[in-house]
Amino acid sequence: MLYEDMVLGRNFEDMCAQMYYRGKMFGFVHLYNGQEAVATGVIKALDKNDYVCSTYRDHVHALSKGVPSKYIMAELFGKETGCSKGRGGSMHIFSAEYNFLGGFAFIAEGIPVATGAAFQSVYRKQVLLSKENLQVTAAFFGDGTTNNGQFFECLNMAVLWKLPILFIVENNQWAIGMAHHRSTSKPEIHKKAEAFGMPAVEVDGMDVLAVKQVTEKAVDRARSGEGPTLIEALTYRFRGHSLADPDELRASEEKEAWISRDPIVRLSNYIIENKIDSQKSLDAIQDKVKQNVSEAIDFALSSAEPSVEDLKNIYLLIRLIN
Ligand SMILES: Cc1ncc(C[n+]2csc(CCOP(=O)(O)OP(=O)(O)O)c2C)c(N)n1
Ligand SMILES: [Mg+2]
Repeated sequence: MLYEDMVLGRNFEDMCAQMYYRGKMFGFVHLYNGQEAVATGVIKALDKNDYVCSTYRDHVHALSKGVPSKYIMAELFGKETGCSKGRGGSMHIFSAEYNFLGGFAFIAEGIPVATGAAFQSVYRKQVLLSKENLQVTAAFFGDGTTNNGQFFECLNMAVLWKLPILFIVENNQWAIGMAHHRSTSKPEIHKKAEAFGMPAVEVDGMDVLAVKQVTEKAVDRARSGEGPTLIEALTYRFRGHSLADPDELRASEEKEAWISRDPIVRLSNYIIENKIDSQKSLDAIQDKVKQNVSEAIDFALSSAEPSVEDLKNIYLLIRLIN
């Protein structure tokens, strides 16, 4: 299941790159290649009723949360059948049905939203006396984002109110073309949690099993009302910041060193070496995923554009707001 989820993330993103360069997708598109072990390891440790909040690099988080690939692909094509009705695009994947809170273009914008989701879960239980388990919220964001004020404000509130939230920092070492160690006072982000009295852990973000293990512990803590945990996953993006980025700032030696630690290859080696499953089964998973992504493309291509009437309403709304 973990292998399939990571392969789906990788294949989906590779297909997005193809479609973008063929002119089927517009606007900024940020791909997740290389970071799959983080989405899979964290989200597959959550329950269906738990929440996930993402950034503009959001397709794979949504896939791992269970949003069907065809609704995400249709969204990227701007079609009416997309999960945000084609109005959001790549940076605004949203699904109420799957408790997927978005997709945010501004960095750190999702962190307070995730904190709010965690707060409502506590409120339901303590004030509305719900018998349901506390829902856990996982908030994903990047290393660059941790230099933003909303990060610190939300850590403070989450500890103060013992909110059931996981702050997942995907430290891919870069914020567009700014190296992490050049832009932050203390590069070990997990140590910043200490100032708020929050438990924090650093984990190898190229190892899905390690990510899942630390997440399970954090989920138990959150679900039992003990409060938040910060997880810093050390990872790397294999492509440029967005598909519009020629990716000329990062040294090729650095890229190659990280690509040699590909989380999907690592898991498949682990599965084979430990005789958990055969190469044939892994190949069958690859075929199944290719079929899934190809059906998502057919669905997106054959779906209708949003109606002009609806687009007029959006235009009027924008005029009223302005
Ligand atoms: C509030 C705000 N300021 C600046 C930007 C421009 N911006 C887009 S991505 C980015 C870098 C974010 O890097 P990081 O948090 O490490 O995430 P990554 O892209 O590496 O996943 C910046 C500064 C923005 N989107 N929002
Ligand atoms: Mg980054």
